[in-house]
Amino acid sequence: SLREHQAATIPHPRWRLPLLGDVLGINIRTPLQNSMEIGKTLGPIFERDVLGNRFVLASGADMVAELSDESRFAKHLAPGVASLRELGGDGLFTAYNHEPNWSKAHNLLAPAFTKSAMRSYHRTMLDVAGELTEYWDRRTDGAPVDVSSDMTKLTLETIGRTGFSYSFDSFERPRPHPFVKAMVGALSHSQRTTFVKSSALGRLLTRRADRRNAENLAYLAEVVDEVIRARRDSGETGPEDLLELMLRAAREDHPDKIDELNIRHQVVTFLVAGHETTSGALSFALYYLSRHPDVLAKARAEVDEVWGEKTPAFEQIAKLRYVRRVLDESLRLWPTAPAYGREATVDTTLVGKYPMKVGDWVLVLIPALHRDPVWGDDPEAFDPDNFLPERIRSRPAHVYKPFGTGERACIGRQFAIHEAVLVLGTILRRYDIVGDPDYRLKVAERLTLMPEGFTLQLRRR
Ligand code: MNH
Repeated sequence: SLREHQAATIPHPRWRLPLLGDVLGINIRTPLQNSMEIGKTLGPIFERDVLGNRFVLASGADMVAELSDESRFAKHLAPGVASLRELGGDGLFTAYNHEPNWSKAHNLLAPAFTKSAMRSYHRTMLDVAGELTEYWDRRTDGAPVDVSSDMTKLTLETIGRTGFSYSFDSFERPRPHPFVKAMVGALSHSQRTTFVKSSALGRLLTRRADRRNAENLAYLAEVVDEVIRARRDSGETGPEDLLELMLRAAREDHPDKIDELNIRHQVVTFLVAGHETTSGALSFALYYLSRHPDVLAKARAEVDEVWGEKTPAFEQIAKLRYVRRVLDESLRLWPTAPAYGREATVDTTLVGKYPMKVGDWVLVLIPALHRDPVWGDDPEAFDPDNFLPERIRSRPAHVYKPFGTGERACIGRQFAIHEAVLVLGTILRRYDIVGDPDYRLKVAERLTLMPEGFTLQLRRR
């Protein structure tokens, strides 16, 4: 992070304790929301100390605009992400910028994220959305549904089938596929132990959790092997999906081919990155819809008008402009991958005030950026019209970053948007959704964000 003598001008919390840093009295399970709280008093840039690790968080619109300049800054693997290397190795998400497998895999897999590729996933995405509604319709107890859990079933099923032609049978099982529990365990472990591990005492204290984590990682690796084995067993070439792109490059000795170990890293990366954040985005969108009857009515009217009774064609998803704005606005308030690191690639000065040497880095706190004064006087208010074209034009660039920035931005952005809008449209068209009026939004953190304990009562229209 920023060097000490330079960081002196960066605000930091008043309370600093020699061993625990700023962490004392703070809930270790919600580091991101703690940082948002601290930022309210300390402003758009501040530093924190967690167990002797100092890091700088930035969220000012002017700062993030500069940090988006690819000629001065690049992705930095922030500590929480770096500790995921145990899981993703040099897979796309966790690769260091200089690792050759990043550009190879990026080139190899780019064709799977073009518009024509999205068109080819549309049918499968519709099928999975249909399985969700069948699953909901089969329920006879009339009890409310656990939104995040069911959205996770759906998004895991979608990435499994579109990316790897592999089904987790998410809607046939009495409980969620164990992949989900192992993944949540691994993400939470990585979030909780990142800083603790820098001390010998910390390493001692996490031994038991580390053992459980090793079991989770081993199980996830088993699932990945099973996904690859299922393909190998099914014959020479598979359908044109992510896995096929990687296996074919290896077979044909393509210059961008990646080895067996890296293929596994990519499979687990896509299985995790490809569903966890989209599930959260869908859950937050449903939460806000249930809280804003006017928005809900408008969104549904749009679905009825654009889709009618028919199965929507590929082009009809992007025509749900208002539903898309609901999604964008949900990701403004709760960007489900809530932070990303940026490091200086040249000696430079941030917003003319904060000198940074090559390698110095800051963490961009996305939910705070999304509440910067450029978003108006009441940035906490949920308002999909923030994404009307004229409103977007009235704001500076780089103030909305739910998918990160630059060369290392999210490769799955269009995939996530197509899937999420399709699913929201499907749900709105079929059900009246009623949230529990007593529910107070509680955001769970496990590197990603997810509403906790949010349920919906569904009634067929
Ligand atoms: Mn996604 C990178 C957010 C859906 C696969 N994703 C990123 C980053 C953010 C992000 C932020 C950049 C992180 C960083 O700079 O360190 N992603 C999201 C959100 C959603 C999402 C908010 C859904 C909503 N992501 C998806 C989907 C897939 C996917 C769906 C796959 C199908 N994301 C990735 C991969 C990367 C990434 C792979 C790493 C890209 C790279 O570094 O080359």
